[in-house]
Amino acid sequence: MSHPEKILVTGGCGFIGTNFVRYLFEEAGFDGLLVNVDKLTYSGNPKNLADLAAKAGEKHYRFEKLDITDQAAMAALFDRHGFDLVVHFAAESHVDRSIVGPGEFIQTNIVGTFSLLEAARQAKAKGRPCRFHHVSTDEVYGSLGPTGKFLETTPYDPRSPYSASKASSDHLVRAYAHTYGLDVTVSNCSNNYGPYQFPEKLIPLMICHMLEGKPLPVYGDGKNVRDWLYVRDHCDAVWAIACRGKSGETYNIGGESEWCNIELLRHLCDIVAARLGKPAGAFEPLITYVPDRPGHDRRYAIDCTRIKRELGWKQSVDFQHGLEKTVDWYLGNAAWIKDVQTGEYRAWITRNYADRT
Ligand code: NAD
Ligand code: TDX
Repeated sequence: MSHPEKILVTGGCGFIGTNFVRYLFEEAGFDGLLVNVDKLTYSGNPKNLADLAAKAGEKHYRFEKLDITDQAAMAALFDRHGFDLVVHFAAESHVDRSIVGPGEFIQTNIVGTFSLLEAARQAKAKGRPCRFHHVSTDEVYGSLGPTGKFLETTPYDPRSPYSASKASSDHLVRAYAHTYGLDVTVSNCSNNYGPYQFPEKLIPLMICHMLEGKPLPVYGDGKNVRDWLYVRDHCDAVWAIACRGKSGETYNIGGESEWCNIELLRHLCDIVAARLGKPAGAFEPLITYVPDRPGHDRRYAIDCTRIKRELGWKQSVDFQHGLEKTVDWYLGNAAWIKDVQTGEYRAWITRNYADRT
């Protein structure tokens, strides 16, 4: 699978999907047809790619507003285009939302992945096999103590409805490879950050709250640890795996940049303050400890030796630089922030998290 020419991207109007589509056209020199399927939930914004769509034209880029759980629609799409590669990002992606309401996570993450796998299986039976790259998360491996890292061989131990739904979809993807001989690859990556991330996730939420003078809610003792991966580096890794990864294999992708939440937040406060010409410490009084997330995983850390050794991938953006670029993007895109924080989103937050409004 060295040069895919017809690609299906699911969830291309979300955070990582948007960055991936941009990466393919703007950096990887992709010259074929990319079909972006997205249901446009609260976290999907078609405007993210409006300029690219206009520039690429119908020959290279098409958008289909569809639900991946619609099996007939997915099968018809595969029939129409004869994809040689599927890159599957579409998901319900926020752990807090999975705690409040797991139903959508089961539907999209499990049933939706199943419906895409069925479409790929039928296409193979009709003589149009494709590679299926499934984008998953390090959260399927569970929670670490102070030491150790997740390897590709670490047993699954998902602990939130979100991670359980992702683990389930990973198992389905592997089962389709074993049972039906589908050409699949899987990646499990750590916390992404960068432009276009919906401002419910830690980094963009905190930047937006600083700009609005709202409390900065830290869950529990703030000592939970995450590994941070700049989204552009994740896209580069996914493309390397999709094109050159070994069929049936899993690759971990990480930033090798572990931070505990409270230290990260203090650092972010300093960067935003400096960018706005405010004194260091200006945002510290907004830091507010709130009750912990139920079942909050303590620490994630990724061993990404395999993808480095076998595919020659490496991170290109260090955390300091990546965080500065991210802050600058949000400071320069106030209209985007306003656009995605719809009334529906604000109502949801008010209903479920009064301490975050
Ligand atoms: P996101 O929430 O920003 O975007 C998800 C996209 O999927 C949205 O555009 C949404 O409209 C679309 N979508 C949701 N349900 C759909 C459905 N039923 N049919 C069609 N489209 C649908 O998520 P993200 O952060 O970009 O995550 C992308 C993928 O990467 C997910 O599979 C997620 O599990 C995985 N991942 C994310 C991170 C991270 O830090 N963001 C880390 C590891 C793995
Ligand atoms: O307001 C907050 N306060 C807070 O302390 C929020 C939103 C988060 N946190 C903490 C919880 C986590 O320890 O910050 C950490 C990061 O939280 P999130 O941004 O919600 O990410 P996380 O739960 O770690 O999951 C993310 O990374 C793995 C993505 O949302 C998942 O899609 C991905 O699979």
